[in-house]
Amino acid sequence: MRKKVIAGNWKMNKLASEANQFVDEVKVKLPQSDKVEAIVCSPFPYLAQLVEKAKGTTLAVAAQTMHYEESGAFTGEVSPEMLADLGVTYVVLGHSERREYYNETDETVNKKVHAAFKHGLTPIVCVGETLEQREANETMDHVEMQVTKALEALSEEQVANTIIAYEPIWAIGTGKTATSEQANEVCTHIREVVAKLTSKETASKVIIQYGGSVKPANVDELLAQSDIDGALVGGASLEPASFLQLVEAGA
Ligand code: G2H
Repeated sequence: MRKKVIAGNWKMNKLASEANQFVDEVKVKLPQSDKVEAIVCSPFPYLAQLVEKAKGTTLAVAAQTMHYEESGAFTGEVSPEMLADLGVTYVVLGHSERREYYNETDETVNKKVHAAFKHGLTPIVCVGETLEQREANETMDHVEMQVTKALEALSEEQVANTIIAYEPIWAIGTGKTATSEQANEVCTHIREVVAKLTSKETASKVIIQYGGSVKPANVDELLAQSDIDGALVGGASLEPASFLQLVEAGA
């Protein structure tokens, strides 16, 4: 049985005091269940303090991006080793906002996935189609291409430990959610693609999240689908009460 993984992607939100308050409140109220894992994806400046605060609890801390190089002349960038050294355990890679505004490509996502594993970080790899691609019936091919590139040259064990987040771009922050059937259809396809690249057994271990306007009102239906193992949540993860409801839905 795969566990559910609920990751709150704060994006560029919260001040340090608000981030601290959030974790202080949430960490003592998290359901004590091994069926669900809760992650907060924080802006870089708060990662160290949040890792400290979350120590000894079941809350994990993720970064929202990173560079693939170990070190060097990359002004403004953060390396995988820096994240691992702080005690960060997950990193979101290839979010559509990074692809759209910061030139993230399938090639750089693949380099980053390799770099993440090299430093013991679990990658959460985002894939998903635009509205134009959906309307042109290109969703399955596009997602297959993104998944295939992202996982290129990984070992089977690494693939099994990769989290894939399916986020249709047209459903991000727009209030439009894919129906749970639409979301599951693509997540099932992603699992088939992973099976083709590796094996059925490995594919059956991969956590596949859905993301795009997930909220307490729709999370149960999404998590009830056969191939949706969690959620990557933006807006509805910013308030402790709402984040806790989402985690409880997975417990
Ligand atoms: C998709 C999601 C979080 P939201 O980007 O990754 O954001 O839940 O606000 O649509």
